[in-house]
Amino acid sequence: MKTKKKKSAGAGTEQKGVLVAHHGIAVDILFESGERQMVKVKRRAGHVVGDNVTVLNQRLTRRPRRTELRRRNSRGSVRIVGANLDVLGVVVSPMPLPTPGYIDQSIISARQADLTPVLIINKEDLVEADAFTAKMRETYADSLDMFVVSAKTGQGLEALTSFLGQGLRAFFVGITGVGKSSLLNTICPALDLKVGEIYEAGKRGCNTTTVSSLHSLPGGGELVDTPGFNEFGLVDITTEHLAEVFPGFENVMPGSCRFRDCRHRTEPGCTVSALIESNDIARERYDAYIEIFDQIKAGDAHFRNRR
Ligand SMILES: Nc1nc2c(ncn2[C@@H]2O[C@H](COP(=O)(O)OP(=O)(O)OP(=O)(O)O)[C@@H](O)[C@H]2O)c(=O)[nH]1
Ligand SMILES: [Mg+2]
Repeated sequence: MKTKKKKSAGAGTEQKGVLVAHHGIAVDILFESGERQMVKVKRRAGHVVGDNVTVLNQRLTRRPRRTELRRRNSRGSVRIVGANLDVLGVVVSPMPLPTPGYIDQSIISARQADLTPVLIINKEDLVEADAFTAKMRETYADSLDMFVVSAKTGQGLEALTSFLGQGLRAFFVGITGVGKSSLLNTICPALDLKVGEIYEAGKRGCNTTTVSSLHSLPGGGELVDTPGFNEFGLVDITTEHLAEVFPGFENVMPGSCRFRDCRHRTEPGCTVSALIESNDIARERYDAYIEIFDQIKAGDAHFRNRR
């Protein structure tokens, strides 16, 4: 978005704004007036893109967050990835393919944080796209809204932009190379974000995008572009809560099993078992649930003390 850069907010005047990019020791603030300013911050101050702030004499104060999206990285540390978001756009492509568990864990994390997850299948122009999209539909069509798009041809983007145009703030996640920045560039041609080299199978590239940044969309709504991360580790989820947010288990009414604390494993009178029998839950979805369930159980003790 093209806005005037301002050297410093008027001395003694408190201004409200939103954090639109984080550069480590400085953050870029977009004020309600439309002006922008870089403000120095401590590296570990914990501010993230989407934070509402006030700035007075170059001092930044963070205002309370409405929502907070968190993930655990591969070293087990918890990272807040964005604040005050409405939608999590999980971007996937037929090349590179999502890493195992990535989609499920992103959806679970979004639901835990009260964000609406949507699945964005990019690169529909590739020959591999039909089979991939069919698989995605089979697995997720009953769980969340899906947009099949191509940043290259612009195909399908109108549906996505009119969805976001309701005034939603969305955050794009997806492994590196799926086309998050390319999508933003096609939606907002003025942005000209850096995009990666043509993806070649088997060659895991480095991140092209290195800083998360928030952009207003021409048709309304806002979108955060992020550096790709290959894992979306769950944070603070219990085995009790998993079934309530797991994609594919939307038909399981909470409290409908015979035992109130049913974990949907081998308990008698389990609604999930009955829904598998009647083909209302796919066996493949159940296996994915068990895998995450076991990871949470195994990880509980390990991660609890490492926040
Ligand atoms: N064929 C095709 N290629 C695409 C499409 N969208 C993106 N690409 C290509 O995919 C590669 C990666 O695109 P980026 O937009 O940099 O991907 P990213 O998800 O932002 O990657 P990181 O910033 O590293 O996380 C580039 O070579 C793009 O030209 C698409 O719809 N179709
Ligand atoms: Mg990028």
